[in-house]
Amino acid sequence: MLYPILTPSRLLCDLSGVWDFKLDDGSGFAQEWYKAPLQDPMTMPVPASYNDLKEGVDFRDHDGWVFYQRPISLPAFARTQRVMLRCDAVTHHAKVYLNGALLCEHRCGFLPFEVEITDALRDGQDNLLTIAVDNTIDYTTLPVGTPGSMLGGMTGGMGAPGNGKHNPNFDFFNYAGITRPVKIYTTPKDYIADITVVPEVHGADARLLYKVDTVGAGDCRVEVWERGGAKVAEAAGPAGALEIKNVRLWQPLNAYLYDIRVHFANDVYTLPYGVRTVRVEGTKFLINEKPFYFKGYGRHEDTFPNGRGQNLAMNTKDMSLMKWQGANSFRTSHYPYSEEMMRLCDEEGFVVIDETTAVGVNLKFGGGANFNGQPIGTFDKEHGVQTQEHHKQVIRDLIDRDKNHACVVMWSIANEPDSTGEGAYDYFAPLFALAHELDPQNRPCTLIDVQSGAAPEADCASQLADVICLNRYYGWYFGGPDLRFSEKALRAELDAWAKIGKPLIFTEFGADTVMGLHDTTPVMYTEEYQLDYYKMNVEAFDDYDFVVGEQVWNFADFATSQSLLRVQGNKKGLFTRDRKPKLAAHYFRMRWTGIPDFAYKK
Ligand code: GCB
Repeated sequence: MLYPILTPSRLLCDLSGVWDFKLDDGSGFAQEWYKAPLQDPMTMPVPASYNDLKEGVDFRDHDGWVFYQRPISLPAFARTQRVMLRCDAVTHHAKVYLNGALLCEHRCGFLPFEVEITDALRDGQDNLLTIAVDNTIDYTTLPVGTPGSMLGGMTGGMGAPGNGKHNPNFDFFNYAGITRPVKIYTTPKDYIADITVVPEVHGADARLLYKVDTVGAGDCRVEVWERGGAKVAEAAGPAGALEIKNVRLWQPLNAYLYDIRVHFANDVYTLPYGVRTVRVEGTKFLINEKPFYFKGYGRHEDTFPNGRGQNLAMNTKDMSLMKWQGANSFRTSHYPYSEEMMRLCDEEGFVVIDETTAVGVNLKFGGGANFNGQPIGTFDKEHGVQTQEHHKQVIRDLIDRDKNHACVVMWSIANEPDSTGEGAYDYFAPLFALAHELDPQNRPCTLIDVQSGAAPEADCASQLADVICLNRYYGWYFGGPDLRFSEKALRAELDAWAKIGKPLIFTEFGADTVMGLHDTTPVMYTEEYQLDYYKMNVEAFDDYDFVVGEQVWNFADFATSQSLLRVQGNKKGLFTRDRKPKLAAHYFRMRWTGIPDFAYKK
């Protein structure tokens, strides 16, 4: 799916602004709120999560539907073209109405969808656009939630189940709303529907294999331009090869992007494109054929008061802070990030592990889910999660959106699923196969492994993942505060994974730390403990050649559901939520600026 841009053939209008808004009181659909202007609406900015923007726990924790509304109109000349309405992200389930009629419905709160509105728009008057949004999470959705009537889930045992609400089976606040922009764009009637480009590098030169999906009649021409410079390659036809002599590669932290300009009939579209290769060989992760070392973070799209709402300024600030520390990569934990962020990573040379929305596919959390007192297996056909088909759709849509990004070097199929549970292999094998088949670049795929204590051989990640990615909390959830004991256990586990013969990245390790808590004896939650915790962990990583990366959990403190372990949110950030560094942020700055991006462990 192409990111909407202004081109010589396409118009683009961003519908960001203040919309009318109302929480559903249970009568929204029965009374057809989408057919007329909302009665007594509140104001609500788009894009943003709504939760933190008005006061009161009932508002913040609203469970179910809300309605957003605004008038739209277009000048008649725009309607001589094909007019599309595009929602970049509506969390989690959207119904879109124009003038009271349902245009489309979409599930998945972190990926774009679009619908043609050329014929649905009325000329010469305002059109009423309504987007109803549902934040419900349950055993059929990704992320997974626990129905309020059920026991189990992340907050199981803490009093939440049974409250009639849907509770997250994951550790971040269930922010909701229209979290990324809504846009109208136009294309000619004969148009470019999609572009796919696959890089091959041969010595000093590159060959780009391209395919242009088109609708209608016309000739297709593709050109490669240097930024602000010369045309370096061209080809004709909807598929073929573009030959670039003396190619300038896209390198981590040293990005170079070409502009690929596609012409079809009267349509024109420009795709920024970085040429680089990625593959796994033995226990190495090769970018441009050189062994790469991942330094960086698991993150969240989480700021105050936007919630998960797009925050372009913070994206730029975060990138600057990560570069200041010598980081080169992050994972889009635990959902696809905005296209603006992905484009920024292409521009800035930041390496990304791109994750689906599959978090919480694990009914062992919080002591385990149960049904009438009987333990439930995560993949139990009757009572377990019912997410596999939706999971496939999310993988399709993610790869469709992000397939051309140079920054994306690996797909993460899920975060901390029950990969040792009965049925895990049968659940995940088709998903890995699908991702490999769909990705035109056939990037490595992984799943992010939960600390379960099981042997690597008993974990389907050891068979399915091209790179082993571990979330490990030795010295925190496991063994804290005894760091010496924890270190032994960490090393024992690494010895076991060494036998699998694949590269390994620590995609999470961390300790909650309240900014400003200090002590001469490093006790848990102090900045000193966080520092000691990290030193112990990375010293162990350094002793194992097959460990090819360290991504700290988390870049910044972030909002979560309330529980006994969360002090106004998760405090594992190296930065506070307003991006002030804790002691450990300075430590990692020293460490990472001393570790080369390539060939750290030869
Ligand atoms: C994890 C999860 C992450 C949590 C983190 C924690 O393993 O992947 O979502 O926030 O642990 O801090 O407990």
